[in-house]
Amino acid sequence: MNIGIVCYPTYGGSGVVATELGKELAKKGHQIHFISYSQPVRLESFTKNIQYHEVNVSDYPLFDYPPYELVLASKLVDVVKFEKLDILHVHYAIPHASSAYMAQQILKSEGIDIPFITTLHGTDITLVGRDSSFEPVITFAINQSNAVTTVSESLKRDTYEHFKVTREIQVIPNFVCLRECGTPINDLNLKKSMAPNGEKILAHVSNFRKVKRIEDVVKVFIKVRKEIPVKLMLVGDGPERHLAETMIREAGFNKDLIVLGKVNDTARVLSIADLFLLTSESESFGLAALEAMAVGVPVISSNTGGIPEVNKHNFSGFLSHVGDTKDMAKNALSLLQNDEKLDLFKKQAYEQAQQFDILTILPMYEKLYDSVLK
Ligand code: GMT
Repeated sequence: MNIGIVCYPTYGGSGVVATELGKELAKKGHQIHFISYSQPVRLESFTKNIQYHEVNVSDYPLFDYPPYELVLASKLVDVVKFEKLDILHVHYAIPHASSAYMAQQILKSEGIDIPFITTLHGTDITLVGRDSSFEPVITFAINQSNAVTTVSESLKRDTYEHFKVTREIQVIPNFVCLRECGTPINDLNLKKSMAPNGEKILAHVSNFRKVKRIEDVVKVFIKVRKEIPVKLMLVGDGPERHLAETMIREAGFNKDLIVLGKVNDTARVLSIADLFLLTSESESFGLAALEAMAVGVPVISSNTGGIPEVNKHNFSGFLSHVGDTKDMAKNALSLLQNDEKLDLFKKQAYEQAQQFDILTILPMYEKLYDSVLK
């Protein structure tokens, strides 16, 4: 199949899922065409069967706000026509779904039929998309898509609740590479360099937006740190990272903070962690938590949105109400102070991640592509 994938190229979960999906499809012999405004971060090296088409946004002085949606639609028309695409798969509704619809209509006027699939990821529905400045367009574009998927049951419910969506939505969960990618890495030298005295390591990976409740990550760390020697490893970057640093400095634990920024090989750094913290206010899935579980790291999380579909309470980690940092710290300590229990949860976290192995999830997308093309 000749598949066009539209996504954000940045560190956000939707871009990561889209890129990893494209890479797996390419391995199976499909021809993949990524279309975005810059090279997706996980598309770092040349890969067979993959091409990347850049959307160039004009900086004409009249445009205070360059019309990305239109430039993307034009690019889609061009790529569909000249690369003879069979199908478009757009990740994150805003503005990708409406651009795909526009491209579809333009191509239709030229006698070319191209179906498009929209995958909803989270904030396009739960936060940004619900805003009245977007809602009518999002509703329309979802209803016009040839198929719609969400990454969790919770996001499917939210979509029906907040939008007048009349069409069927299929849940296809996010995934990780396990069986094909081998056993989890555990870089002991890296661990020693970060925690030289055998301290336990708590990790958090995100884009440090408000929705992640970074202050709760820090509160949990401080509560735990007051009881045992522990390090906090922060991966990624964003507006709230500074808040975390300030809070930790004020608490006097600056020496126990490891700030890594935007690293590409998250799996390697995550594998040295003992626990992963995900304290979000809202989270449709929690891909970062799944990536942690995939390298055998249990998850201490809030119980919002789709997280309970990923992190199983008292098995792969623990769930607490949003903002209940006391409970989260208690749960973290129950594992960190009991090596036997921690080891069991590490195994169980990996076991839980296996449900989301790419080898199970990929055929769901391929089946969907086939059904749309019929
Ligand atoms: O919030 C983010 O980390 C970015 C955002 C995105 O779309 O780029 O993530 C959403 O999609 C991810 C991949 O499907 C999900 O794992 C995240 O849970 C979801 N974020 C939220 O719902 C807040």
